[in-house]
Amino acid sequence: MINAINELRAAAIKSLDAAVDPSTLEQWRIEFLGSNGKLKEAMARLKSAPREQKPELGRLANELKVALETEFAAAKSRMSADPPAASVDVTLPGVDLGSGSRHILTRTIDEIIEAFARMGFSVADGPEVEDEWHNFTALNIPEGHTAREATDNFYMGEHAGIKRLLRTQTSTVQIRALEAQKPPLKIVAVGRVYRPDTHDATHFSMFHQIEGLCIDRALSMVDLKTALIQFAGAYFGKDAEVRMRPSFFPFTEPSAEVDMKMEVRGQLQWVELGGCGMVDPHVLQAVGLDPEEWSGYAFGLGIERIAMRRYGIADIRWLYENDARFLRQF
Ligand code: FA5
Repeated sequence: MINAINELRAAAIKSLDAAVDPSTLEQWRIEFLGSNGKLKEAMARLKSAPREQKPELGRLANELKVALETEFAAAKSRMSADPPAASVDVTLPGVDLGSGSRHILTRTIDEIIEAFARMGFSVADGPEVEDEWHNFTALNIPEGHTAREATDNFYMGEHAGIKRLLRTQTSTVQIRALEAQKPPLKIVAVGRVYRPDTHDATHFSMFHQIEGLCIDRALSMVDLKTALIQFAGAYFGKDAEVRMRPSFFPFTEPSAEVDMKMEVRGQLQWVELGGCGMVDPHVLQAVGLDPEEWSGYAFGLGIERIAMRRYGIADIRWLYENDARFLRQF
């Protein structure tokens, strides 16, 4: 009889190990713990056991009952805590995580630089936090000039007695380049500039400019206009036209606004791109060059305006909102 109980325990445990899902577990419960199950059957048989063995057999049978009920509860909770892994259909297409792309402004900058590089310009750069010498004084903007007013600039406080500010134009790189290299030179510089302008469809307080500077002997407005026409042809197509309108900048004389004729949503239009002119003799003197010997031309164009016109972007703010629905179009 004792053997029979031990055998039942071994068979029940073995069979429970094989129960891997809720339905086989339930079958196990019915087989061993059910009202007509094997445990009940064994207990019924105890009645016919010799009287003196009954207490011991009864204890063993009860122990077995408790053990099997405990094992059953443990197996059941294991199964509900650990649901079967969802089956994977390896033939289904994968989830498209989407790949990024270069921002439309970055692309525009790279294309513009490439066009100027092919024209023989090398690339220079300068810091975004500038001192007054590079942003104003050396560019012939003397102390007291309205362009230096606190309301037109982002001043950053003083460092070693020198007032610093976020540069308002890439023309600062003209000075940096002339301090670093001897002429003749022919450079372009692209970078961020900052102005406390009110944001609207065509103005932002941080934007990009491309500056061009060429210093050589006997340069004239013809060379300046030729360079701009060449760039317009390379960037906008060979039919592109360039127009100059008289203007004023402290660091060029004479000065002009540059317009380019380009296709804007299917229509040819004149678009203002920036300023230009012949480098003012005061600027050459500020960097120690003799204006009798050296001459130069310079230009500064707004990159956002170029990109907006070229790609039909109606609002400059869209370039900085990082809305994927906008960015994905380019
Ligand atoms: C200048 O910044 C001169 N440094 C350009 C220059 C360089 C003249 C070399 C002569 C020789 P201006 O302030 O006009 O010029 O700005 C040039 C261009 O920057 C503008 O034509 C426009 O395209 C762009 N721009 C100006 N302000 C903003 C703004 N708030 N948001 C976006 N683009 C702007």
